[in-house]
Amino acid sequence: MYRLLLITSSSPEIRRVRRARVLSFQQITMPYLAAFVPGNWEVIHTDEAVTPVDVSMEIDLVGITFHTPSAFHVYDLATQFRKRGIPVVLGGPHVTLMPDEAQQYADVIFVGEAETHWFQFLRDFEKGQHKYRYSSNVPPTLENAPMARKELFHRRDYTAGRLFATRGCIYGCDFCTLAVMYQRKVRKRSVESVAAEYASFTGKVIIFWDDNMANDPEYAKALFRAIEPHRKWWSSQASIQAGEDANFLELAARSGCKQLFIGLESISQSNMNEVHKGFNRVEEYARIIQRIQSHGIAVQAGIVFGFDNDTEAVFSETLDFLEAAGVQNATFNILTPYPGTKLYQRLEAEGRILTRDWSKYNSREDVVFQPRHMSPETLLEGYRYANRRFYSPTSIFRRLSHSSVGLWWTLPLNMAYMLAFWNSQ
Ligand code: B12
Repeated sequence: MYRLLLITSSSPEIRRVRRARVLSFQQITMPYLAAFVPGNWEVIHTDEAVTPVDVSMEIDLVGITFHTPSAFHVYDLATQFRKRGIPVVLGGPHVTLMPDEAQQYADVIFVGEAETHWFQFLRDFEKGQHKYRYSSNVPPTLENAPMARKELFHRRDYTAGRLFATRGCIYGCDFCTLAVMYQRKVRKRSVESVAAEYASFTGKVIIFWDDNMANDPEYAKALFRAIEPHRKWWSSQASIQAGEDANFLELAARSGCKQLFIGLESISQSNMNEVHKGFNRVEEYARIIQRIQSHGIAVQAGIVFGFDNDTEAVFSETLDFLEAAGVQNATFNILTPYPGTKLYQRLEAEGRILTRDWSKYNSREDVVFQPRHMSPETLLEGYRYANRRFYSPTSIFRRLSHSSVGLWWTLPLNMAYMLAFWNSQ
């Protein structure tokens, strides 16, 4: 029997950044990869969001998944294991974007998706015949992707289950890493297997970790029909096109959709055009939000500050808009040029990247590039103002009084965010 330690990493900085989030959601990657592991391997999972890593553990192999802001922390962990002679495998978005950097700290790296090679790698490892780099040149089909191993999820979570139906996004926005990671190739699991996994969760609230639930509206509608009988509540990300399709919204709502995270990003059309997200028609935002809400679905707006047309006025103007539109929730981010993206390349060519300290690429506490029309300090202060104002009693009243969607849960949630925000100051 071999022993494999899988680590879902979260650097101390990222844990601090995310502490003001009221709801904690778990990453699916490691419990999902565990489903491919041969039966003669014992799998141990440490999720750093809740448990520190025990670097003295007796194991044969370590696998770590990480995002860019946790990269240096993971390199340090990897070094500690390797000093003990324990081989380390690294994978995840940052490895895919920066393979040569990651390779320096690992025995093996996985570039891109692992479905095709992960099982075979473990078999080769047993024979001492593995390679040092595995790349998914052809995106794997996910038609028959297995269910993640439930016993490997930790318990501190507010959802009963998390799963994915599709992977990838049809769009290629300059600031998004998906276009680089998946080359805009969208893959789908079979509706039947997604519905079976959905039904297998015993609780009520489910998160779909899809990049864009509206990639293929016909597939989504078939899925909504298949999950409706289970009478659970769910949420997911979707592009704004979801709000253009009344039938999509009707079936989503009937199947238990309670909230959609919509990447509005900016209320400036020039910003959207510049970063190749011009399909977001800013003048349509209010109407689309209203339409989504009219189906009883709350809107969580994804907002990014720091685009090239943003001036100091953007913060209060955006908040005015969100309040007038009656948006129930929002996630504010500071524009962050993740390495490998078109945005990174452009800002680098313009000499505007201020640091390559990846721990600062957290989108919440640090500005890592020179904004066009303001100082980094003003951008950071504006971002903080947006959070302060959004979760103030006045704003909560203004926003929620416009719409009665899910008031019984959106009001307590907003209050909880308000308290968490003030406690974190
Ligand atoms: C769900 C999600 C979250 C959830 C849960 C965390 C998570 N990552 O699952 C939450 C909301 C908590 C979250 C938080 C954050 N996220 Co997030 N998230 C996602 C999302 C939408 C889906 C991830 C997912 O479940 N994929 C399904 C699994 C199965 O795929 P996977 O993780 O890519 O793994 C596959 C391969 O990469 C590979 N693999 C991955 N790791 C490993 C390890 C080994 C050893 C091996 C062999 C293989 C391997 O095998 C898997 C199968 O092919 C992605 C978008 C995306 N498509 O990746 C963004 C994404 C990963 N997030 C991103 C970011 C920026 C963040 C935050 C930093 C945001 C913030 N400012 O707080 C935080 C960081 C949290 C942390 N702890 O570090 C970026 C990462 C960019 C980057 N350069 O790192 C992404 C790509 C979004 C984007 N559009 O750019 N996120």
